[in-house]
Amino acid sequence: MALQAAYSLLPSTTASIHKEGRFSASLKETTLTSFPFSNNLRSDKISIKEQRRQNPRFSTGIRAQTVTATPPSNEASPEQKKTQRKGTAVITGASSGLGLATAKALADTGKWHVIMACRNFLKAEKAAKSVGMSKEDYTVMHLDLASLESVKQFVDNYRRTERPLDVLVCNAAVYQPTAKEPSFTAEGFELSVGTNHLGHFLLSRLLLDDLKKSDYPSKRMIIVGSITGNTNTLAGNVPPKANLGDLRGLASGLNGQNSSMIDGGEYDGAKAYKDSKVCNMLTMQELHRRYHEETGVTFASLYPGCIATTGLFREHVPLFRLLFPPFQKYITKGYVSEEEAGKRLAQVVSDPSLGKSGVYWSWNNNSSSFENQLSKEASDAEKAKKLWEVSEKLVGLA
Ligand code: NDP
Ligand code: PMR
Repeated sequence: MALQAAYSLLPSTTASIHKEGRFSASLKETTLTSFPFSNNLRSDKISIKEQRRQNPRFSTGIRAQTVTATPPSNEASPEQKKTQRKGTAVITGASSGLGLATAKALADTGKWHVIMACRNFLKAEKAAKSVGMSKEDYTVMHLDLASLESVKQFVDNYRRTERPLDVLVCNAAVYQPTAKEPSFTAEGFELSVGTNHLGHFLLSRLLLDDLKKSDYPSKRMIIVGSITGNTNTLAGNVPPKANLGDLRGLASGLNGQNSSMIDGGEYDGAKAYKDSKVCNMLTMQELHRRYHEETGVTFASLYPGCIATTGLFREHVPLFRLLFPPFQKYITKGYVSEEEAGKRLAQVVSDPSLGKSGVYWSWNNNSSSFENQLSKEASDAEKAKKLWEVSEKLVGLA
């Protein structure tokens, strides 16, 4: 039934879907409200070999920088020395879905050691084994983003390992579309924004110093965004739409006393998630503005495609979980497999051609990456600054 509704719904919109789910013209929002879905697009697959043929800059993993001119002596150049060691990438929420697929894609190159920063140690260990990662390519470390104390503990523990930090991927997220009442983090923040945004905000701020110290040729911090937080797309116009308003709810603590929503409105779990993704994309840009020049770190966000089979939808109703993958595969064409999405995020981690800072990456139907445009709100520099300042207070940095 829901699938039929999807079929009948799509032609009824006056929007036209472009590559990557950006849309133009107006949407009849009322037709969307009755049907809970989300959009992204693309998925035709062409082989990696074919992509390399079409685009010689295409790569699925880091390439050691090569020196084309003959060096004057037998000594390796500083760049060559830098690429001799494995890179270390911390990935939050690497126990399933996109995080796990990215960990696997990086480990498979033999050039990365992945720190799987996860709340469930055993689950992460089992997950790594289930995808065939070998022990020397990863380390599981405990991190619960729904506790600021745990975030601090993770940073301390990481520093004790004395490993360099070359890339941080803020990937973990929770989505509670069916929750009637909000739930809260250890410090009392609404769970979706508390985990997806505030936990990562503190983690990224604390680990920035460690990234700065890395001598790796390309140091990167990546915060996973999404199309559903961008209201310049069809997917982003499926109600409830993301909207941070004037951040009054966040400023008042997001603890349910005044409100548990950033804009101060009534609790809505799906909106809270989309709001948290807007925060993720705004934070990436604010980090870029404040720190890129000074630190040389590349800050990036991305929409990897609609990975309709992941655990993200675990709290959705069974009918949604059944129909969502075929809807995305055959109707929106926004579906992407976990494996393919992992390769995309791995490119943002390590591909030299994706080293530009301040970019929100997306992929088109040929699986080629491009710099995508964020919505008005998700690229609002004033809002990003305000979000930064309010978030700093909430996590105890100001
Ligand atoms: P999954 O549910 O498969 O993965 C989410 C991961 O986050 C899990 O490993 C989960 O751990 C972890 N996590 C949740 N809460 C916490 C916490 N408190 N502390 C530490 N880790 C936590 O979903 P996806 O792989 O789909 O999501 C990954 C990212 O991709 C998210 O940022 C999501 O917003 C984004 N994304 C997903 C899309 C999709 O279509 N699926 C589309 C666009 C973006 P555990 O295994 O213990 O539950
Ligand atoms: Mg969407 C090009 C169209 C497109 C794309 C790319 C997505 C991605 N979705 C699209 C369209 C639609 N969705 C349409 C037309 C509908 C109404 C029928 C629709 C509905 C819908 C729901 C109910 N979609 C959803 C939901 C969810 O619960 C998912 C969500 O919003 O999670 C926050 C979702 C998604 N759609 C996507 C993507 C990527 C999602 C997962 C969102 C995310 O992780 O940000």
